[in-house]
Amino acid sequence: MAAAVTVFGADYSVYVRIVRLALVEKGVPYEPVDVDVFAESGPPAEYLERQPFGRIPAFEHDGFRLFETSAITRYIDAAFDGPALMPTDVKSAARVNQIVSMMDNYAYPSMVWGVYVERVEVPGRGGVADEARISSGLETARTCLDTLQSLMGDGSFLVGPGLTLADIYALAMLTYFIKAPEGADLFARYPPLEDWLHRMKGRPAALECGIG
Ligand SMILES: N[C@@H](CCC(=O)N[C@@H](CS)C(=O)NCC(=O)O)C(=O)O
Repeated sequence: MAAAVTVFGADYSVYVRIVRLALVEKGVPYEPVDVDVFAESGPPAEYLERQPFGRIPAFEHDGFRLFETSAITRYIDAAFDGPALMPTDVKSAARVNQIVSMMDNYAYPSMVWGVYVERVEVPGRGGVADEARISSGLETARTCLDTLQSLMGDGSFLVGPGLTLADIYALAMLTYFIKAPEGADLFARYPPLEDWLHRMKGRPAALECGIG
């Protein structure tokens, strides 16, 4: 029987990985459909009917179409059985929302685009890294890491006693950040976060989603 859930996007995408991690952690089977938004010709025209901004992922469940990773992951958590990815207590839920928003608005542009893409992808394609962008990305990254570490305290997860969307978002972004030498050097100054990342990367969902 075909899976009722379809995820449109590419394996390498941070946001596609977040959606897939959420599905695997919940135990929901899904069908991945490859969409390359970075193709020279741009996103396929029919894909824009699913995601009018041409970003990945897009999602469909039994004919219900959705885009924006924050909406998709909260839908997955609410619509399917399996371990909850949001805490029930309101303050912890607010903390998860704060971290998710911080990762979207500050960590993704600085850690993934400012540091990883600039240091690893740009030279890999024969370009010259923009050092000013990397420096400024590292500065914002430091604030993100300080915040994550102080919020996590002595716990095993970023918020509360169990896995939440905060862990999933941070996992998908930090694994790219540390591929850049400056990212790895900075991250090494946060041993509790290093231990957390090691545990997260060892989860079956991370292995299934090719994150490591
Ligand atoms: N706000 C979107 C962001 C998704 C996003 O930026 N995806 C990246 C790949 S990780 C993308 O599609 N980039 C294509 C582009 O920048 O043109 C969401 O939460 O789903």
